[in-house]
Amino acid sequence: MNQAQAMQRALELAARARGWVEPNPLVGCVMLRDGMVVGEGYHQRFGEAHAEVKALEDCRQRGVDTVGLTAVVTLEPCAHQGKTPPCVEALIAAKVGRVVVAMIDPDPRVAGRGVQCLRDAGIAVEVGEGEVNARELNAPFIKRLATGLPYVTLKWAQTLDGYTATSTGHSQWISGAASRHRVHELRACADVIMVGSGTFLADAPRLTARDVPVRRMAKRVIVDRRGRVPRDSPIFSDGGPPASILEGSLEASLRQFVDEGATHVLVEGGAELNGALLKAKLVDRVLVFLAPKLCGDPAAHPAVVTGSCLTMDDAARLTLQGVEPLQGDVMLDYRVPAES
Ligand code: AOF
Ligand code: ZN
Repeated sequence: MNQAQAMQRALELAARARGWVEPNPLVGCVMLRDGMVVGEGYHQRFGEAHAEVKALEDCRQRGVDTVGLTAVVTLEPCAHQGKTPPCVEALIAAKVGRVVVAMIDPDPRVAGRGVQCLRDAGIAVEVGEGEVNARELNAPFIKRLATGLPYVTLKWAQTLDGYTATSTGHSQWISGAASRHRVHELRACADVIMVGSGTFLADAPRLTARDVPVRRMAKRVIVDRRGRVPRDSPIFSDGGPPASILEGSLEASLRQFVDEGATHVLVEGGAELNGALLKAKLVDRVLVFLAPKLCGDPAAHPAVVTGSCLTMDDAARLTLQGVEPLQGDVMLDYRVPAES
């Protein structure tokens, strides 16, 4: 296995912990000797061992001498004493020969010092292998540190002709069971699940992750700036995770969520909330569950309302990142480009 393949493997390992380490980054590490993997590890749970320490442990368990190994890591090894000791110390003590890092850690406690410590100890360090993928993997962590805002995902299910509910507001169900299970997985990774008042009143969603493993239940937020949601709705006393109403500024509230430790905000409609967040450039990712159905009624409800769009030049553009078939449905995974 070459260095690039090892980094790919380290990224895959790191991604397994999505939902379990935030607000920390996802980090994976692969130990190589002569192109062979001799140890692997990843940061599995918030507060627990970092990826490099896990990979070194794995080497020792396999009876592998760590002297002279190449450590391939998705993020610069930390140089600070956090909840666990600095990874650079573990790598130096293990006498690894070379460290390959995908990207510098934007955490101000690290920010290049990890690489410097390793170099000062005589270890060769290469930065940039697989950097594009590593940045995509940790886009929420990077965004939070750079802007103080959470990573915002809009999610909706629509018919092939673009509708999310019929003219009467009926929407259960557009997508199939596999798609709905996928939504519960997404909810399980979210810190905050947000919905607009119209969708809340029409669907009475419980906004909880069900039938999936969950580290912590996301808090539930209903955006209701027109005071339409009854303050005694069952969601406020159903014994589930905290539920609250948001009446003020969307951006200020998103910042507040970050201050409270949030990384991921999942928005489950409707069209007006989607439009408001898109217009305010607060959205990072859009997930569309496309069902093989045609509604055909122009009075049905669209997925997004932003205002007039007279020519296609006025249409907001997204970038396709991935496509996931879900039985008869398809999940389309888009990113919102920074300049759009
Ligand atoms: C690494 N390897 O596997 C991870 C790193 O909360 P703590 O004490 O675990 O520290 C979290 C910070 O450490 C986080 O902000 C990031 O800078 C770094 N995460 N570093 O070398 C890892 N998870
Ligand atoms: Zn570390």
